[in-house]
Amino acid sequence: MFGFIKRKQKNTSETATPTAESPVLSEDSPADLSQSLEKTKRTFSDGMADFFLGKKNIDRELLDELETRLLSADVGIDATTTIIDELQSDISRKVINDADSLHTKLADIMKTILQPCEQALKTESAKPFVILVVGINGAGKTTSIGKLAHHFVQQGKSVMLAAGDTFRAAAVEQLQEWGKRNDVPVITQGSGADPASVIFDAVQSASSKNVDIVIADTAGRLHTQDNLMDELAKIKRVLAKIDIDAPHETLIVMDAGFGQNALHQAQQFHDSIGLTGMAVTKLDGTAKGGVLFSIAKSLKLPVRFIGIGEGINDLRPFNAAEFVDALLE
Ligand SMILES: Nc1nc2c(ncn2[C@@H]2O[C@H](COP(=O)(O)OP(=O)(O)OP(=O)(O)O)[C@@H](O)[C@H]2O)c(=O)[nH]1
Ligand SMILES: [Mg+2]
Repeated sequence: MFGFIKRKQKNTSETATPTAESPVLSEDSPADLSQSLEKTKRTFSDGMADFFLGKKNIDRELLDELETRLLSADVGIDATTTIIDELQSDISRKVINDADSLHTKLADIMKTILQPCEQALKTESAKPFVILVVGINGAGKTTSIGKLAHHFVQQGKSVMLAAGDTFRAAAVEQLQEWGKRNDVPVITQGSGADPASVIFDAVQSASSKNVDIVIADTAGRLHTQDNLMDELAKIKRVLAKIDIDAPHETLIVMDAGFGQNALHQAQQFHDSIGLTGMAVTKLDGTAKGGVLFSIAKSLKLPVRFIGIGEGINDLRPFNAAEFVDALLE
């Protein structure tokens, strides 16, 4: 947020011209976190530097401006109030007296808010470890499953996918495509099949083949569609017959672009079927990346992964410090 004040002062012009040392990135190169968060960063920072440079002191007017920007980036009232109150208190005590100390303290507060959500997904507790992926239509479930499979394969784990979105034929094909890209098997019974039956079969098959991780896709649904929410509850019941602890992770995929609305949806999913983690996608396409702070304040669910692009490498384990540093860079 304030980092670009320094950039502005450095008087350097960085160009993206490819050279031998930094070749053009291939399609599958991981996206740069800081660049991916550009839209959210702009909400924070556009015009802030000029505002800042015109000031001799850190004053209430500056905090008000910061408050507005935090709210615009969907940081939410609770987290914004925490941030502003703590900064105000440090300013009053003269602990913060210039741009650098403000920047450092801001980063500290933001990291402290997000830290509880940083809980890596550990898959060693069961074999197969079953991940049930849920969420509203178009949130990025199937794509995230493809990226997740890649993530686990890279760690040397064996993965099987279950085509539990039997609602439309294209969904099965989309998952099969990701299966091919990752060279992992996809269990399907085609469209129209009972999702619980597909996922049950996949877990049994994974058990017999000693596969480490099963990732199950499901059709997008709204929390208001009771019959579809019941379907998820049924999947969980059926899986518990194989392993009382399965699914070991019920992961909601949430589109960051929905901001505060997505929070409400996730809460309803949680109340209805019980979630254990979240993957927050499309942070690269939105100015509402601050929603992670709202998640930390209200939902308090582990944010296992963040999605920052459409490529296979563009899902990464959530790291609070890395996220805040990229945001404030
Ligand atoms: N830019 C960007 N696009 C993403 C990201 N994650 C997913 N997408 C895109 O979002 C669109 C929808 O993704 P899907 O994976 O099909 O979403 P879904 O939740 O499975 O959708 P339904 O099965 O229809 O409910 C696709 O075009 C993806 O490429 C991300 O992190 N960044
Ligand atoms: Mg899908």
